[in-house]
Amino acid sequence: MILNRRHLLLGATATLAGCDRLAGNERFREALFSAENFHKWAQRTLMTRDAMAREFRPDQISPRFRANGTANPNTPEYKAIWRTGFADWRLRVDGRVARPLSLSLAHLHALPHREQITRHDCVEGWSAIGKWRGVPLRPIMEAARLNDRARYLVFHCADDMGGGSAYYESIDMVDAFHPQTILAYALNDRPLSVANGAPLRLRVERQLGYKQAKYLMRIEAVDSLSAIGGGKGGFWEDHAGYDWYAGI
Ligand SMILES: Nc1nc2c(c(=O)[nH]1)N[C@H]1C(S)=C(S)[C@@H](COP(=O)(O)O)O[C@H]1N2
Ligand SMILES: [Mo]
Repeated sequence: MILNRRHLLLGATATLAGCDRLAGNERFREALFSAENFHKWAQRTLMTRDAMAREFRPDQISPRFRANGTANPNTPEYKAIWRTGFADWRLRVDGRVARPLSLSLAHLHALPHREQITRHDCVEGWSAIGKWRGVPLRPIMEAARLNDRARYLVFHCADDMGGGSAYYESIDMVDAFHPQTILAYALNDRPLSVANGAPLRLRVERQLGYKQAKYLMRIEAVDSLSAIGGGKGGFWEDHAGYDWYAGI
């Protein structure tokens, strides 16, 4: 079952209804519903953002991990890097960082990696369990020396969604530093296929499929999302009104 924040808040409202007698007391009600207390309570009890996503056993891996959205960026730039087996591809890390990086695939392969078998849930109503291998995002952002003012990471992708606007996504620092947030270069023990996002994609396991940006070209640290794309933090957020935080 997919529980999102809205469901959790509905559940919370139901629970609070049971407190009616207590809430009749004016001071108690004020304290309970003050923005600050509600926020603290919600964060502690409902939005345990640092909890781990469920990991599965190897025998639970789906026989096929279908592709969705762009299955091949097919732009001249992408074709050029694909032709060299991504030897000429570089991941740029820039924006609000003290030390911008330009990382080759070979460099990423040489860094300590993490493997995780997780379930991908797409809003269109399908799921697949896959084994991802990649580099945790945290040490990369530490190497780039993230500025204190940086609040989000924007993931710029190679695919043009029409009219020259590229797919992009963004996450906050809670997800950026989560141990299961990785830049994945392999799926089910094979190099990432073009359909699944070669040469590199984001895995941010506590969120829905559209946050899992494929065809990564650049990670930009920003203090605001308003100047990026349509300003809502992601391609589908801008064009279809999808929630920016797509908690599972
Ligand atoms: N660059 C890029 N990333 C993307 C998409 C896309 O079209 N372009 N589609 C998203 C959606 S909606 C889903 S469900 C997943 C699908 O990943 P898959 O193709 O490996 O199944 O990628 C996400 N990341
Ligand atoms: Mo999706």
